[in-house]
Amino acid sequence: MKNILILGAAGQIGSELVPYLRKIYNPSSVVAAYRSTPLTDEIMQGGPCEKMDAMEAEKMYAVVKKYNIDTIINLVAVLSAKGEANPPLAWKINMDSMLNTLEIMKEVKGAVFTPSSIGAFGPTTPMDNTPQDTLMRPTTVYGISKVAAELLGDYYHIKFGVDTRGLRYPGIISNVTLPGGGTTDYAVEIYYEAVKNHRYTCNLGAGTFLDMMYMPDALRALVELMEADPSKLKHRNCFNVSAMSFDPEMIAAAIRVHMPDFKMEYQVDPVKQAIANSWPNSMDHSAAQEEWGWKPEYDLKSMTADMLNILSKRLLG
Ligand code: AKB
Repeated sequence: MKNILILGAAGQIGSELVPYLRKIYNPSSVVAAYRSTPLTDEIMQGGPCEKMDAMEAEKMYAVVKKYNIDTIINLVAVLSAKGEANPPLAWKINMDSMLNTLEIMKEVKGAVFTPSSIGAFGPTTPMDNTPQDTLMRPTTVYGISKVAAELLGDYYHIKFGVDTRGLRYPGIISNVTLPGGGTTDYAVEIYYEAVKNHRYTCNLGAGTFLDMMYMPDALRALVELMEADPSKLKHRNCFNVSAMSFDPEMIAAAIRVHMPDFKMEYQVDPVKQAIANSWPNSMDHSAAQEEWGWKPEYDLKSMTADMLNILSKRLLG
């Protein structure tokens, strides 16, 4: 990666990925694109930014030409729970941004990173130690768009030589920008509420196991995959990656180690619960280990200590 365009730079991943990449690469070669949500001051002041809509191919092409972009990281997505409220809109945003990105990078012979997700799996997928290559019949419009994006990525690579790569991210836990509209959002919100109120009302039930990952691992995984030797990659667009698997009781217990009075109640959201029930409990990520050396650094214990420390300083002063 040399000249990088990040679509969706104001979102949960984008707001941390842009500064991360600007530390590794030339800051003036990392372009942050956003549509309506404003970027942080750090991003606005740290390098080039463009206000644009990933649905508008001509504008995107002009930005790619302006900065001589060789890599697009497409983070534009309507997430799983929000997508169920308006499936046609979710499909349009998720697929148009992907197709525009692929078409443009076909023209300039560049590279594309697109996150896939545990949401690409469905209720007929093996739930434990979910294999890299397995049955995928998701039951959300988000998941269907992720499977389609994985396949489109493979297609543009085979047919047109676009250097497409991607990860099936689990729920990502972070402390800069809150996620929005996802099923795994509870695992972020719980830390904010713990710090502010010492209690949390969880919208997924006890015993709901899902894969998760702390943001520093998610960012490093992206760069490691994009810099990996292409001759070693057999999968390219859809590596299972995980760092931990837990249910709400386990994250609450990890918080109680630091905050013994932390209380958790449940008020299950039936839409989110049905989605979570259709996703794996834990994925096998051995293909990522073998093909480009994936290894997570954070587990539930170390992530919890870091999250509580950072949020306490920020929210309580
Ligand atoms: C969601 O919950 O929709 C996302 C995801 C796991 O892809 N965080």
